[in-house]
Amino acid sequence: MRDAVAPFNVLMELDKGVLEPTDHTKRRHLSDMHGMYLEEPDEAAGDALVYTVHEIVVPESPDHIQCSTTILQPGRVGREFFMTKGHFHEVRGRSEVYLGLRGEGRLVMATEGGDHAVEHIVPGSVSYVPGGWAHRSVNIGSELLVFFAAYVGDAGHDYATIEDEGLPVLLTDAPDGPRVERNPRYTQR
Ligand code: S6P
Ligand code: ZN
Repeated sequence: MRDAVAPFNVLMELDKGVLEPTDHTKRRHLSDMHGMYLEEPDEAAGDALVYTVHEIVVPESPDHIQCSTTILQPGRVGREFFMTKGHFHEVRGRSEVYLGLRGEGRLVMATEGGDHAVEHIVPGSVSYVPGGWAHRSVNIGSELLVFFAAYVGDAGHDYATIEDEGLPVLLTDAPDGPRVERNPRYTQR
């Protein structure tokens, strides 16, 4: 973790999302996404990389802002596009901002009450994720999807709710283009 009391700079490779220096990098493969897609991945896909997150880590306090870049690979599992796990913030009221840098994606958001919203992620898009809205990004294109995220320092991540209940809608590859479909496995509280 950085001594966030002192000012600092990092440099981002805008088209690759690489931060230099990075404090922490996590990689999610198909095996980490078990049960999140309607279909299980083809064995031929092996344990493909789905996304990488580079993080700048500052103290987990509302006085600070966590920053990260996400690089989502292009691909599908069945008819569903590669996506992030998705999460609520552990502290539900904490908000977040996404800035699209490369590629074409969708940001799927949902409340615990079952409302949902889908916004575009494209280079230059700024998406505001209000507190209380779960969020998952989806790569609907054929190249990398890269975006920058900034969120309140003590937000934390609740992955379990999405793992258990899913999100109300899915992004699928239909003959006429990407389609937002109702998730048949979504269970509302
Ligand atoms: C963090 C922010 C992003 C995601 C990243 C990966 O609050 O929303 O940095 O962590 O896009 O998604 P996930 O759902 O695996 O954390
Ligand atoms: Zn978040």
